[in-house]
Amino acid sequence: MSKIHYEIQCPLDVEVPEYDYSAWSCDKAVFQQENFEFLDFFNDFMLKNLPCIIKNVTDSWKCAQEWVKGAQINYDGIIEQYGDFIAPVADCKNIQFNAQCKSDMKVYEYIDYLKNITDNRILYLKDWHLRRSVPNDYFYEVPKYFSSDWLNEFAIDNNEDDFMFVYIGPKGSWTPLHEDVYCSYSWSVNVVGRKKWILFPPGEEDKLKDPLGNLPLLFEPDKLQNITYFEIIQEKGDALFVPSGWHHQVFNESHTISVNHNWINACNVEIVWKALAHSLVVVERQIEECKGTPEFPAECQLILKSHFGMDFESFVTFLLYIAKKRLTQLQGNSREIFKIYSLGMSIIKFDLKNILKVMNLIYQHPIFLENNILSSKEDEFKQVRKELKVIFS
Ligand SMILES: O=C(O)CCC(=O)C(=O)O
Ligand SMILES: [Fe+2]
Repeated sequence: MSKIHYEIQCPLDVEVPEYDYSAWSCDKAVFQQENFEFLDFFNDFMLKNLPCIIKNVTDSWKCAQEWVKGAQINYDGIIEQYGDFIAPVADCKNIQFNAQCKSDMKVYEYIDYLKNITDNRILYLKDWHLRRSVPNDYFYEVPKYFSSDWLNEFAIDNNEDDFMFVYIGPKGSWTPLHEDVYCSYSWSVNVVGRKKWILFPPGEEDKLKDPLGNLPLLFEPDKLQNITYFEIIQEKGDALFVPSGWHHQVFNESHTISVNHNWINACNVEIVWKALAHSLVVVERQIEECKGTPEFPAECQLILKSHFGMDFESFVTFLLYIAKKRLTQLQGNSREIFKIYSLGMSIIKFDLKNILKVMNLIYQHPIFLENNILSSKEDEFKQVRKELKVIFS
């Protein structure tokens, strides 16, 4: 497992384009892994923020052998390997405060339930950080398309919470309508089973909001006309790329196990920055009555962290970490990623160029100029920006 078997490269001088979602159609977005290169994915889908399906990505996965028996889940095998682990489980029928109730369960208890469902509960084991619990057990390989992943690179290097999950759910289990954390990308691969996804191009979700701006837990296709959405079936072995800001809801059409990651890289980091900046505007509006007090900016950042999952300082910390690491890689430091890939020089430069672009946007934001929000990071920010400007001048 320690051998690098693929170096990812992108076109030189490529730019993130203006997005246009109008021409996308499902039938032109399904590929076989064998004749779908990293560059095809990069140019036609990731850069353009458009979804796609790649078939047969689990052929070389260890878990595709160990967790599956015929077309079924290998219940006993999973209990044997992970029975005593604890995982979060959502109760799909128990809705409180517009969300499914969640609790922790022992994996053997959950699999016993799944093997022979005798009650009418629908329990969905989700967001299980299994990879983090067994870091040396490479039960799956990140498909090469999804290997440029700053979010998990940062988490792994800094021993922080990662965004790599396993999902196990019976037929009928579901995930409510949502947009992914930080407005990141996600990818999902079915180890066994079938999912039905409903995806909305960014902006379409506005048509589903109530007068207070809240989204429903589930979109019911028959109720509304005049809304653009796509239904996508994900079969066993299929990878689905979910672009940034595309709201989605997911149904398991049979007993299903999937692996997924949330991820950010040079292609969507500007979207993430804009989502963060927009979230700040929303927070500022929410506590408008405190505007003008000395505590206001810091208070807003605190609320931002709890609502959005990060504040300006944590975003800048993340960005500076990747920038400084890429600068050392430019000088010859290891460019290995997920053990089996290596970042080509073109990707390193593309990363740095887009980090500079976002740093320039941050630099122009009032928070940077007026307040002390980035106090501890401000000098480092200026130093790194200066270095990048020299490279790209
Ligand atoms: O598979 C699911 O139930 C949800 C997955 C999801 O929302 C995602 O991968 O972004
Ligand atoms: Fe999602």
